[in-house]
Amino acid sequence: VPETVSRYHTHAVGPNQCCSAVVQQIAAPISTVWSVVRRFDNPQAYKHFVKSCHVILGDGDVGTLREIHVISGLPAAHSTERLEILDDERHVISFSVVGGDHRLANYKSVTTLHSSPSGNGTVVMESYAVDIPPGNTKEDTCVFVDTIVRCNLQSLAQIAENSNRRNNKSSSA
Ligand code: A8S
Repeated sequence: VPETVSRYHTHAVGPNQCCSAVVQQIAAPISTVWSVVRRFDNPQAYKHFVKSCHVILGDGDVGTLREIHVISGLPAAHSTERLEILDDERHVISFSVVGGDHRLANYKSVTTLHSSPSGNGTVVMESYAVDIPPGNTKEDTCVFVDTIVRCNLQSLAQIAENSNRRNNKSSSA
């Protein structure tokens, strides 16, 4: 297990919290994937549930706050999120939820990128910890959040793979 995995994906969870992780393989170089993931001010580039995002404090360093609005049909309208880690060398980004009208209190996620052991692809690992909302079970909560995270990472894979294909075409033309 790489050092960054044990170091960043170990969450201290309280008795009323749950945690989980999603892994996604992407057929694009780590630099391509990182250029999308590192933009704390632009999560809507790959998170399809995000309708808009505004930075409300900070300039992209740790402590920057963003306010996201989500698409209709979800059990929430907005969320306030704080950048906790942005490490361009180790390819680590982390944010925590500090407000909003949703039920994911104390949500915190960490996303790390690793070069794929099998060639020039990328392995993305995203883990999270969150409070179990009153009236929900641990299982319900993990199913709900895992679904959102999996959607986000599949969309990230599509975007990175498409941009990689375009670049390969133009460089060989
Ligand atoms: C992320 C991860 C999650 C986002 C959740 C889990 C959220 O944006 C959505 C629905 C909710 O009910 C909660 O990386 C919240 O963004 C899509 C508004 C926080």
